[in-house]
Amino acid sequence: MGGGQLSTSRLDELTTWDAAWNGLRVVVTGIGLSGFSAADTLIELGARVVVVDAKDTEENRAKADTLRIVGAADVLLGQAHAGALPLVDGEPAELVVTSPGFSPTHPLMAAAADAGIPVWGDVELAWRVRVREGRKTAEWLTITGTNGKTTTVTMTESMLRAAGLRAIAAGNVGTPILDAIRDPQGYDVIAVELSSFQLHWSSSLSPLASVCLNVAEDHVDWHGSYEGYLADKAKIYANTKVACIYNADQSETERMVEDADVVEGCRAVGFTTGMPAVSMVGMVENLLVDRAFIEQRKDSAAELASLADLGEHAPRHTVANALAAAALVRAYGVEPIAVRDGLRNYEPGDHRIQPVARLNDVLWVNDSKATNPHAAAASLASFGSVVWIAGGLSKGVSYDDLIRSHASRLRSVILIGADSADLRSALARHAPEVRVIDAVPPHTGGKHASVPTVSGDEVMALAVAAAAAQAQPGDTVLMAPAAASMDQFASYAHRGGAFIEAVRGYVEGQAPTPKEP
Ligand code: UMA
Repeated sequence: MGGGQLSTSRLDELTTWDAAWNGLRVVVTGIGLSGFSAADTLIELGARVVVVDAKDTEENRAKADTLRIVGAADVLLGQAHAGALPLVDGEPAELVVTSPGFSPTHPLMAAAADAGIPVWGDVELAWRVRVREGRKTAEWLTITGTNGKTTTVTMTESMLRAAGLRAIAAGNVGTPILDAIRDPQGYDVIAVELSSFQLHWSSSLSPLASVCLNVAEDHVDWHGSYEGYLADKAKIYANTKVACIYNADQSETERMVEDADVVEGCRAVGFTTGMPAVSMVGMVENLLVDRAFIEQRKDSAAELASLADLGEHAPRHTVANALAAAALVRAYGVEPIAVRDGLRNYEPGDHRIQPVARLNDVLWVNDSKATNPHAAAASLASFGSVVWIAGGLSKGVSYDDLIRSHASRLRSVILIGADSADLRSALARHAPEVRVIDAVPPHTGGKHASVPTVSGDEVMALAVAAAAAQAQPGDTVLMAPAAASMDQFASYAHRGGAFIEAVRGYVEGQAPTPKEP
């Protein structure tokens, strides 16, 4: 019998920080942000922990040293350890705690499944240790969706803080949820951004309120299919206590709520950028209003904020995100005035439709956060004539709809990405007249020619130079890649930073007038 069956009942008891974690044999997969915080937490709890990561880099070795010092049983770095689950103190693990990047088909996850060893994500672990004697227990407001998660989670945080609450945005947004949970002062509320990966590896979360903002094709390779992706997104609503918030303008999310198994008494609340029906938040002229969390909702609405509170020219998707955030905090009991103040105080993060420079009537915009076609579509729709810098890791999604809908606004496309063949072929099919230029010109030295190694920063400098040569007065050069960044950059933030640097270099030092195409 594998370690799993024996340990299942023991794991069932592990629902607070003060439970019997001592001596539990755990393998933690990944030593990135979430893996490190999971391993560190488990060691603090007294578990016996072996950490595995396929990358034997200097950074990972430094993290491994830290974990060994605090008491990890072992840390195994390198590809050689990516195939089989290690023993812990000479015995099979009772639990695997995984980083979100590990897909269910990864050999280590498959090995755990074969051996009957339960797999939790770091978010599941965080949920189970959030109750701790002598500390306050935070309520969770959980947020998922294909796009807009980070904006919504940070707007939610801002509204909660405006209400005088101790609150933080954590999870996929960047602060590992276990770091928030272990904060010595504790939080009243945590706004938790959850990716489909994190939802896949979670099972017992019971948030106060939850929202799936929207769904569109993304991460198909990780989940195996779009249906698999949707099923994991739908888990956001499971066991919600007060309000399941759905996008009234996208029926898929409403269906997820209908199918969800929730806590008795939990309500379904819609958000819409149109007029709200009863049990919705929405817009009446230029006001964001609440017809869900007020007594008189049948025949009246409460004003939450005005469009002006969102800053100048807020695009429709930003208004939708603000309404979703408002619904989450209203479910917690935050007053309307704090919704307004939270929006007024809110500072949008970088890399999301971020204007970088304007020169010779050409606007340069960084939307490195557009890591899938749905996000890139929202971005393209915001501009007229566009020189589009795009490409990267496509994650198995289709580009056909995106190109079909936006071909008319493309002056030319500058391709980045190690292999942007999917995007290139969609452009050939649906925008054959649009000029497509490789940022890094393909090597022409015969089939045995060595491919030069070009850094992400160099790729972006070449892309910006190519875009400058294409752009005409009145155009926007938009870097909204519709793909993930990790083939050429460390992260979307690195990709955005490289773009900003390259644009600044061009603006400061180079030709004052864009050249003719
Ligand atoms: N690793 C392997 N084998 C694998 C996959 C990963 O060994 O098959 C190792 C890597 O070598 C690396 C570590 O695992 O050392 C990285 O783990 P990870 O990819 O799970 O990433 P973390 O550093 O733990 O960061 C994760 C989220 N990343 C992913 O889900 C890919 C971060 O979201 C999140 O901020 C962080 O946890 C804290 O919660 C980033 C992201 O790109 C922003 N998210 C995706 C998105 O938003 O689309 C889902």
